[in-house]
Amino acid sequence: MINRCNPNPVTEMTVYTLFIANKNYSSWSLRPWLLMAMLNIPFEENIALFGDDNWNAFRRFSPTGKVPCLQADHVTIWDSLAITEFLAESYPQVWPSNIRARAWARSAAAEMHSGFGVLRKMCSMNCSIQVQLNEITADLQKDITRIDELWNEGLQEFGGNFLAGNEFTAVDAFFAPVVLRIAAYGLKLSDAVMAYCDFIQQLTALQAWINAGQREPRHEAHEEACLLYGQMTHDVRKM
Ligand SMILES: N[C@@H](CCC(=O)N[C@@H](CS)C(=O)NCC(=O)O)C(=O)O
Repeated sequence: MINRCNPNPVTEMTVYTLFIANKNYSSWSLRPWLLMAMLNIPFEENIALFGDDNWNAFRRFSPTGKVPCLQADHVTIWDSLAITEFLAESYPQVWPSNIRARAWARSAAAEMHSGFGVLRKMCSMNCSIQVQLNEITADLQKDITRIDELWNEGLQEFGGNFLAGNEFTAVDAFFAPVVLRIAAYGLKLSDAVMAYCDFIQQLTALQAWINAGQREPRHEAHEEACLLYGQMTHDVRKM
């Protein structure tokens, strides 16, 4: 039997501050933000908008000059995967309780963390626009095929609405930016995967993230990155 008691809980009084960048673009920020929001882990968000010199701006709170970065009392944790594992020490529900589901979820989240480079490059996250890609290249298709295979595996094997069962866990948070990329770039995957995407997009917390992102000022470099491989067909922003 697994002992899921926590010998070193962060105290009830712990104040978490999560440093993130623009909700419209920052896929790495979305992961811990959505995880904490969905698991009702109280935190203060601190948004540092992308600018001309992110390194110097973000270095004020993050040793890597990148977001996300979490401050918990006097501890600083950078990198979305490290933040996730740090939170899991105090909140075991970050990962599935079932050992097989947990192993799968950890593997899939790690695969996302270190992979899917072509998808990330060709379909840069943007909560506000729709893009018609010029071409689904062979390398992009490999990433899409693997996502389809992986998500179907989780949905079938663990039989829930979420990737690793009936509860939202870190693996859903890690793939939430991919859900938004699929929507923005009109990617077509299998029916079960498209249904999962619809379900995740309806989560109140993700809706709140998207709505906030759509009200942020644009950042030119990110806007350009979204249109390197296709044409914009729709933009919901008024400004
Ligand atoms: N592996 C890191 C990646 C962090 C990362 O690349 N963050 C981007 C924002 S989405 C960033 O801060 N970029 C700064 C820049 O582009 O100057 C993580 O998981 O947190």
